[in-house]
Amino acid sequence: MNIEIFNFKIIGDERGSLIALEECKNIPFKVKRVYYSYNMAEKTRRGSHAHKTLDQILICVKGSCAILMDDGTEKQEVLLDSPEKGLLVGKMAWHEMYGFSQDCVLLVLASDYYDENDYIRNYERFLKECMR
Ligand code: T46
Repeated sequence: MNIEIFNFKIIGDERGSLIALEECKNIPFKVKRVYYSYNMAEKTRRGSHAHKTLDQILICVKGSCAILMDDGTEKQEVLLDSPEKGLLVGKMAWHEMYGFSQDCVLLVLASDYYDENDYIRNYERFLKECMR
C-alpha cells in the first residue's frame, strides 16, 4: 500500500533543533486545524476510523506510537518515533493509533475544520465505501 512519510528538514545549531512546517510547501495541503493528543495510557487505542475528505499529517513530536494504516485491501504498521517524521493519513485511510509511550505527544495538522460527518467510524461501512 502507498504510505507517505515525510522526513522534515531539521534546522539545527548548538542551541538545539527546529523544524518548520509550511502549508503547501512541506505540508501538502492548506492547514485549517491543528490538534494534539497526549496523556494516553499505553494500552489505549485511538482512531479506528477513516475520513471521507480530510487529509492529515501525524507527527509524534515527543515519544512514540504505532499507527495501523488500512486502505481496505492491505494493512501496514508505521512507527512514529521522531519529531522529524510525518505520516500522511489521507482521505479514506482507516487508521488506528496504539502503543503509546508515556511521554507521547501526537500532533496533527488537518486540511479542514472538525466535522463529525466526515468520519466513517464503522469498519464494515468503510470496506463497502472502498469497493464503490
Ligand atoms: C484522527 C486522529 C488521528 C473535537 O471536538 N474537535 C477536534 O478537532 C477533534 C480532533 C476531536 N474533537 C472531539 C470529538 C470527540 O468527541 O474530541 C473527541 C475525541 O475525538 P476522537 O475520538 O475522534 O479522537 P481520536 O484520537 O480517536 O482521533 C483523532 C481525530 O478525531 C481524528 O480525526 O484522524 O485523531
